[in-house]
Amino acid sequence: MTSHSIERSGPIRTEREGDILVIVADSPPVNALGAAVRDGLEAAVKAGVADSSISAIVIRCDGRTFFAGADIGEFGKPLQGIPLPTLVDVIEASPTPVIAAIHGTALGGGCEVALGCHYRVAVPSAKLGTPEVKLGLLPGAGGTQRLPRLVGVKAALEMIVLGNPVSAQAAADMGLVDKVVGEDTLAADALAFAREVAGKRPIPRVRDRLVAPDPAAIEAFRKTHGRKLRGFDAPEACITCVVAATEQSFEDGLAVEREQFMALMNGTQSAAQRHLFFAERKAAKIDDIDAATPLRPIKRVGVIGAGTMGGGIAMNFLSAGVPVTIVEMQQEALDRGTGVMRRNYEASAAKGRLPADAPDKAMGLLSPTLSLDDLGDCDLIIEAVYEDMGVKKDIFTRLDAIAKPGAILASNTSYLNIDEIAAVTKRTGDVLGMHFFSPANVMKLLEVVRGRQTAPDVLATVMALAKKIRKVAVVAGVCDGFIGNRMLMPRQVEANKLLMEGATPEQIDRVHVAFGMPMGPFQMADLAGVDIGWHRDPGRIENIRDALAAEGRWGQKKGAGFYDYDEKRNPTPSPRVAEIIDDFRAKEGATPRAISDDEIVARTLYTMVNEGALILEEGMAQRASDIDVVWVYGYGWPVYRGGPMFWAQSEGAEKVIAGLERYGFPVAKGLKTGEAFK
Ligand code: TC6
Repeated sequence: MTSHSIERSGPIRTEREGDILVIVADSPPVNALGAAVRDGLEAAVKAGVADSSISAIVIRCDGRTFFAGADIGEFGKPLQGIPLPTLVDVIEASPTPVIAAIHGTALGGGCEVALGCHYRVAVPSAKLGTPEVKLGLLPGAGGTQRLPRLVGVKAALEMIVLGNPVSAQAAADMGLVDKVVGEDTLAADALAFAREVAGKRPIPRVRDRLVAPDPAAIEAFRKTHGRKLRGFDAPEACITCVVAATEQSFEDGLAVEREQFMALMNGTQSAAQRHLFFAERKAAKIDDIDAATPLRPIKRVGVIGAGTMGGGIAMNFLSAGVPVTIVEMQQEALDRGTGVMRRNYEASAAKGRLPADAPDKAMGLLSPTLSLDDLGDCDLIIEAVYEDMGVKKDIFTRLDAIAKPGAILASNTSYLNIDEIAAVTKRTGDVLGMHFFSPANVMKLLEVVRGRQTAPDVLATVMALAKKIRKVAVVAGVCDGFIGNRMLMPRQVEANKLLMEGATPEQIDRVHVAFGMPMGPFQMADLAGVDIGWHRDPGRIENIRDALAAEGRWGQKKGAGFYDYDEKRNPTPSPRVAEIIDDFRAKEGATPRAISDDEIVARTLYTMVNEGALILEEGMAQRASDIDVVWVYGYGWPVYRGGPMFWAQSEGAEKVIAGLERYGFPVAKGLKTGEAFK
């Protein structure tokens, strides 16, 4: 089997293998379908069709993946080259059979190109999917019309509306892939497959298929997933298109798809979601550290503390196959902690989210111990004990004597000064903060706190490790509460003041939930524990929160906090809390007034943005988009609002400034100069 000729045009080359034309795209890093790739593909397919000696065409990609989608960087700019939907139509209309040969991730437009092909073969490790919904869009190159026709309504809804990719085997099972081929023999196997199907007629075109309406599948889908899609525009648009695929002709369905796609593309939600796509990737980059900085090998991780936090942190590494030594002070606490970890793994396996052998595999990598001395062979040690500077300093002093040279020493503190902690060691360059969010095995965010003396390779190593354990890491500087918790403070202060001035917990929480937050400040307090911080000085009753804690209203765990809870933890407004608030108002001589929702927004959300601007001004975050990533991944800021800084910019800086000024807040300089949005 020899190549007779190779022709190259930009990112596309063609190779003739006898009577088969192989079109190969090579556009690193992910073969996104930018204008040059689309135009090259169109020209190559048309050349293949025009050549009567060609009996089949194979499309495949070089590099790490089949087309990973449309080029997201082109969105919102004037279209150049052939539109993707037209390209897919050109491929599908080819009178010569076209075969997609898939490896890596055939996503979005990439999957749609594959759907336009007449056959699809894929290696076992390949994934296929239509994740456009995660960018606030839908598969607008015919994907919403072709996928249901090929795999049925139920499977199509799951792929299109949830945006999760499927494995090659799952794709084969649902009819999306015709053949799973050898992992390392894609090129040859695709050629052999092409020879097999070259003469077959009629050529199978997905557009010619019919799919029956399936209202039951749609209703069941809504029932299962409706809640988590609340607030997003794209999922509903996706469903509309899938329904159109079942009720209308292919052409009419395409028209529905186009209309829905354009509405999403021009809307604010997709702009926010696309912003986050790039923001997440930018967050991994450290401005002043060379990308080629050699990393320290991390073969074993130590975790100090087997409580909820320490256990969750350890699970991240175990799940990624990294052995962990976990230390507790008492055997009972150690057993309890490791027991919880095992049960978490087993619960995930029982739900089918992990393979059945995963709990044993992960827990087999865990070495529980009562002695800090056992951390001597760890390459990274993360301290996750309670927030007390004295305790942390003591641990780091001991670690300095125990840890091997070059080991990275991290604290999971959420507020405390990393420089002060580092200063007790003789290796300040090896120390930094790794602030995980609870539950640490679930939450995606990791704030990596860079101390004044943290060495560049230490920071780079931890950022790379974060990717390995599937966290989204953001670099923060040393300041009280770093990025996330620091911005939480003005929100909390204002929420409490608003209560005194006449708002209710329900009103404030309602405004936040309507905004798209998973919960408001008081619901969050009830979940986290109203008593946090109160136990240190239980005699002190300085505010409403203290008063609640003193009455045993510690939140959900006690069935009472800012709300009353039933056995199923459903909240209802509490008359007792209303009384406590009234008492406080009376004590302070505060006369309640009507508070508007706009005031709540200005005082609890604009103040966060203002704090974000200060964080940037002080160099505590590298860029505005990092702040957005922190809030979306760590605190449930609605994805479709793009994070606080993006949201403020889309609201209009003038509006935010005016709101802050109306309520007497000093406005951060960056909001006025625009620096806060860079
Ligand atoms: C669509 O197709 C719509 C169709 C309808 C049209 C009518 N475009 O994630 P990584 C960049 S919508 C442009 O770090 P990984 C990325 O920014 C699209 N750029 O790698 C990064 O650049 P940097 C549907 C893209 O191995 C670099 O590639 N498709 C695109 O961890 C490496 O990315 C998707 O939503 C793109 N489509 O993961 C898929 N994709 O180095 C989006 C990546 O300058 N992509 N880049 O920072 C992904 O999910 C992942 O990138 C991945 C690879 C799984 C392909």
